[in-house]
Amino acid sequence: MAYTLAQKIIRDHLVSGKMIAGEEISIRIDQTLTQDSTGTMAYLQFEAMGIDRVKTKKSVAYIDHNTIQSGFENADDHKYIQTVTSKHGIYFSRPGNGICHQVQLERFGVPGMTLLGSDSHTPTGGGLGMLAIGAGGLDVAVAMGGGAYYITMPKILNVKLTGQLHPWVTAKDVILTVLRMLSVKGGVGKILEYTGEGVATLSVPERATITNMGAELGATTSIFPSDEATLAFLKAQGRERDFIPLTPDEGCVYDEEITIDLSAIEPLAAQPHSPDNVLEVDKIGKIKVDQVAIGSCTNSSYADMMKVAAVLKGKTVHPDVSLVIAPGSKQVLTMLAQNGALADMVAAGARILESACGPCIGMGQSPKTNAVSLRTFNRNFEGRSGTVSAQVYLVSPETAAVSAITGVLTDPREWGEAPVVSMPAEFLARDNMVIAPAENAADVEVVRGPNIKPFPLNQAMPETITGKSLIKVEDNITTDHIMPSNAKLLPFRSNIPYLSEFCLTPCDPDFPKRAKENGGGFIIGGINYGQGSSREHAALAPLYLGIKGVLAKSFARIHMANLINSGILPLVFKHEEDYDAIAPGDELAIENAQKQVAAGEEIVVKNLTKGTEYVTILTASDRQKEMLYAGGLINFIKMQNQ
Ligand code: MIC
Ligand code: SF4
Repeated sequence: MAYTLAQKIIRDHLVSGKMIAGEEISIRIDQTLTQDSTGTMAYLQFEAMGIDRVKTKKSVAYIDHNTIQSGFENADDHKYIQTVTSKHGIYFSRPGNGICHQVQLERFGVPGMTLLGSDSHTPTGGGLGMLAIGAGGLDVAVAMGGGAYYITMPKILNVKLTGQLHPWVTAKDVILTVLRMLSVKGGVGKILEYTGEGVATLSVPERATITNMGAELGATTSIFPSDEATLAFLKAQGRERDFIPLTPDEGCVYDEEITIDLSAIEPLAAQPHSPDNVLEVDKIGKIKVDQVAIGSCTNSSYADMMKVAAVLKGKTVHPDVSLVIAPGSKQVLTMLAQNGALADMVAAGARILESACGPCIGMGQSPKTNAVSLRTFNRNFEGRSGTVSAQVYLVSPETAAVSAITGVLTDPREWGEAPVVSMPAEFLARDNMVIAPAENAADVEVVRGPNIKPFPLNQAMPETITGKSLIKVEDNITTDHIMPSNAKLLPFRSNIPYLSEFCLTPCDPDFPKRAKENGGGFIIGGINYGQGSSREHAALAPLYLGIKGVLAKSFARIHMANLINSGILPLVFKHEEDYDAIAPGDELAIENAQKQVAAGEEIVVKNLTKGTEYVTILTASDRQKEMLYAGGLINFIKMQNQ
């Protein structure tokens, strides 16, 4: 039998199930990563499982999100993560070492391996030929303990690349093209596998930009083959030994296929407020720009930064523009410092930020009221920048740099000759900011500051589940709506009671209060509910507020898994018009809940206020059903261990 590349890696890691699209499978995980804003919770959960040492080939904990230390909270979390990881066999990437996905790609990713990360952009590793998947922290904690990772076997979508990019057109424009074609929900239940002669024209960091933003399609992951370009990258990182060639089998069959002619792509931008709201830069026109932010796990590689530096060299940032640049890793920043490119950026007036997520997650650099902000990032959801009225456009580093000088959104092709930057033959590879775990766990005392609070646990499923419809929200609600993240809230990622006071407040400021007053209830959602990040806080905060179920038209993959892990029912309307029939405040009931869940897919939800009922679909495996009966994954694991 001929397999696609993704299927080959899944086959080699398969623990249970059959590789039939739509069926539940579980796979062995070779590597894990966590970052600090999901990591505190993931390690608290790991500790609750009572496992001494990780069982993966390599697990790394990064500090890259909460690097603004405006109070003791973030620093407390860093210390907790540093000590808990040391005790349990996990490598610790110190703050300053870089953004998790960039560093993982540079220093640890291995073609053909599986990587599970508590961050939705973990698929960045697909640029190296890894099967890299984002998940909730609890799933990552289980994988660290040697447990398999359960997913629905995705369909494999062949993205055939032909031709070659023109000067000034970039990998960012490629993924924006895919987003324009497929939309933010077009990748749900799919793995995007890139093939075709265009693949060879892209370097690993360029491929990683493309797989990174596959997360915005809702895809399970994206993957490129491992070829000459992969070898060149690993060699330049001093990691030639990690290379293996990987291609799909001759004659393999894909579930779906699209073709993209790289030579037909033009500089693009995702307009406010969705990554799939894509248009050619020259069609948007020369709108005035207030801020330009360059960096993030999507576009902060050495080559990206060198091109930006080449544009900025000898120029001055437009007086009305604030330009901020965050190189993706210590490796990148050090190389820029050594070759003078950093000086070119600073001399032009760029404000250099540390190698971290920074403005991408609203950690500083919120733009002014009504600002137009051009960002090389991956998400432009409303309010994510920290300024609700800001208009954020997602663009390539080249478009960003040129526009920072002109002061208006500018098609970089107007600038003249495109800078040619090739990958260096040797990167500066020095892992002195990665601390190996202690050899003797007994030597390490885990330090828990007052910011570390216990996480909430659900109750076993009752016979009848009742509650009010507490809020009704529209399509494409993101986890940034459900559990906002910004400089004021990120420090409380290990404090669910506090965070819950902000749950869904961008949609309705009174939601937390109402949920508490009613002793919990139900959320009513539209299409693609919970798109975006992997943060399980978007399930834990509702759990804390007593949410029992979410009735939606459809769900994003990771959020749906996080709800089940928390023992909250994710129910999909069988008839979409039922969404219209429910009003906020209606009293809902699921009678004989366990029996209904056990009996099959259909769950009847009664509307006691209106005297009607709705048929909903629960897509859950037998294992997930057990989790729902137990009141979540942790309870389920505890029961199994009894
Ligand atoms: C994001 O880009 O939204 C984040 C912040 O990296 C999240 C993780 C988190 O909420 O901590 C993600 O993408 O999973
Ligand atoms: Fe960090 Fe932004 Fe990447 Fe999320 S998307 S990991 S916040 S850089």
